[in-house]
Amino acid sequence: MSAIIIMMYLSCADQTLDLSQPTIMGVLNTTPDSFSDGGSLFERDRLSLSLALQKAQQMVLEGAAIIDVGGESTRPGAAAVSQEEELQRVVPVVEAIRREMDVIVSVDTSSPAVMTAAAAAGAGLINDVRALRREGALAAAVKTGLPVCLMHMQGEPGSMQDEPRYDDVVTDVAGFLARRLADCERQGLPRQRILLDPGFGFGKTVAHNLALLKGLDKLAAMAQPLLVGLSRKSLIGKVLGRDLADRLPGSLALMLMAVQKGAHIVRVHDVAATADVLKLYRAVATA
Ligand code: 7PJ
Repeated sequence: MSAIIIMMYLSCADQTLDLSQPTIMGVLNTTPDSFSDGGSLFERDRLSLSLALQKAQQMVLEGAAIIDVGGESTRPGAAAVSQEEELQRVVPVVEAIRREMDVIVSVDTSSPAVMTAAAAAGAGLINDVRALRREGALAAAVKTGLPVCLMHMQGEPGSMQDEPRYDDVVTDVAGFLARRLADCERQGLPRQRILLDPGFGFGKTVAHNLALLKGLDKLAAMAQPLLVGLSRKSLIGKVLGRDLADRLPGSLALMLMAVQKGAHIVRVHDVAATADVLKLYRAVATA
């Protein structure tokens, strides 16, 4: 269990997120082409709101405290999405989830317009893989009043896996996040509204990802809530030689290691299995 928890509760607009225990963020992809479950919410080439709601409801029942709604695929080489298309995919889903169930909705976006519209539709958290570096994103995020997850990524999705380089991956990622944290704070985003994420798989080789997980406690020591996404990622495929469909045991193992090194929120595709592991983790932690 991490000894460093500065904020036990995170204020997400009209909802509160309890971070005193490891928390599950379930992934809801509204993209036709995401790397692990792209297209699963589509019917006859159209995003189905009822399939999206069903999937969200299932994840809530299984134990997700947050549903992360994304409309841009960031897998290497994915097609860019227009702002209009991203708005059309994401906003109705955010609105429908908030109308139908009591869960915090986060919006996985780098687009200022999507941040603004999603917040108006009831989103409680912004999750930006580009750490608010897109023009206008920081100002838009500040205006929403919502907390933001700042993620580390080296390069851009299209080319980030070409030749990632670090002097020392843990120090470099920690340094980037510390600078971003300070910049955002200077520009009006209070520290109490900032979560950090090392960005597993975003501009990192297998060796980088493994070293980053091994040194994750150094990021936890930055005393901001720490979010990690390891679920089904290609490092599992590469270390174990497993296709996407066979990465659950690997995902659970890495997830638990991250929690033991201080992660507060785990972003996952397989909520029920993750909830079982965390239940056992808590049973032992409180024995
Ligand atoms: C992450 C994410 C992650 C955060 C994706 C995938 C690729 N957001 N969005 N952290 N990954 N904060 O689901 O494998 O690791 S998209």
